[in-house]
Parts: sequence; structure tokens; C-alpha cells
Amino acid sequence: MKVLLIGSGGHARVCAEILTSLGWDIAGCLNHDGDQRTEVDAPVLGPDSELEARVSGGSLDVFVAIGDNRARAALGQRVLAVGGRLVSAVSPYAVVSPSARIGRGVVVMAGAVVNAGTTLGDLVIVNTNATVDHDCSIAEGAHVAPGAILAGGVNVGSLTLVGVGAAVAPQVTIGSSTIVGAGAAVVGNLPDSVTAVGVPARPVGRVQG
Ligand code: JB2
Repeated sequence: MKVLLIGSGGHARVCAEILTSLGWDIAGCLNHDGDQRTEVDAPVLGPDSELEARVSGGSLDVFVAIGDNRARAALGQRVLAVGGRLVSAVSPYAVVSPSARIGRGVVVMAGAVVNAGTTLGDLVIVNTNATVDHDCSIAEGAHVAPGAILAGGVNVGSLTLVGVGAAVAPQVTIGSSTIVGAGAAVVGNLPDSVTAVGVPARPVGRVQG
């Protein structure tokens, strides 16, 4: 089983190790401009402009291994638009409920817990030691960073980053394209496109674009 990685940085290295542990062979990486630098033990095969030709019709399985939410989601959509297949990478050292629903192109890293009834949308990252408790919904392209803790019934919007070690109280809804700072305690809903920090978390700025 061969998989093409898109991206070749630190995140790609972690994802490649998970994929390898699951039995995938890394065929190589695409870099945005074909830059040959790679942190992954696999060659850079070319630039993103070759993506459609390499993956159209599902000829090669793909994993988009880029930490930036917008870039990851955009490249994932390009893969799907030409009929490509996005594989998901659930670490054998993660605990994922059998009733959780996992989208395409998702990574769940070592030590993470995804509990009953939770939905992870396409291209979501649940990073090392993050906890997503029961009946949460994490929308497309969001990232739950290392050590973040989401209690039950939390909704996280698309492209949102829940920062390292943040805690989110039960039933809270966080909008799309929002950034929750490291160590924040989110005890009330947050809107789209804000940066929120602190204990309790409060919006301190707007996320552009
Ligand atoms: O448009 C793109 C593109 N944009 C960024 N196309 C392709 N093919 N690749 C892109 N990248 C990738 O992001 C490149 O491979 C580049 O090597 C990489 C940036 O590397 P870096 O190690 O800075 O970031 P990362 O995305 O691998 O990891 C980030 O996100 C993780 C979740 C870092 O912040 C990590 O510390 C973090 N754990």
C-alpha cells in the first residue's frame, strides 16, 4: 500500500511514522514549489502543480500532511475534486471509540482519545495527547493541538485551531477559523474568526482572511 504525502515538514514526519506503523509505504512527498528539502524519510517527487496528474481517478492514496489548516484543507479539496482518495491515520497508540465517526484525511496521534459519538470532519488533526470527549463535532480542517482537552458535546468550527493545552468546557461551541491560544480555558461560546486567549478565554483580535 503506497501513499503520497503532501507536505514534508515536521508534521509530515510525524504523520509518516504513523502511516508506516499502519503498514503504508511512503511513495514520496509533494512540496509547494518542488523544493527538495524534506524532513521525511522519502523523496520530494515534485511540486503541488503535479498533484492532479498524480492522484486523479484514485490511482494513488494521499495524505495531506501540513499543519496549516487553510493549506491542508485547500489541498485536500484539490485531491477530492479529481477523485483522489484521502487516507486517515489513526495511531495505534490512540484510543478511538467504535462509535466515533472519522472523516477522510484525518490524523489522530499517539495518546489521543476520541470518545463515543464524536465526529471528526475531513482533514482534522487530533494531535498528541489531545482528548475529545463524547458527542463532540470537529469540523473540516480543524486542529486540536497537543494536550488540548475538549469536554463532552463541544462543537469546533472548520479551520479552527484549539491551541496546545487549552481546555474547553462541556457543550461549548467555537466558531470557524478561530484560534484558541495555548492554555486557554474556554467556558463560553466563541464566534468565527477571532483569536481568544486566557482564563477564561476572551477574544483579543480578529483572524484575517
Ligand atoms: O502549499 C503547500 C504547503 N504549505 C506548507 N504545499 C505543500 N506541498 N506543502 C506545504 N507546506 C508544508 O509545510 C511544506 O512541506 C513545509 O515543509 C511545511 C512547513 O514545515 P513546518 O515543519 O514548519 O510545518 P508543518 O506544517 O510540518 O508542522 C506545523 O504544524 C504541526 C501541526 C508545525 O507548527 C508543527 O510544529 C506542528 N506540530
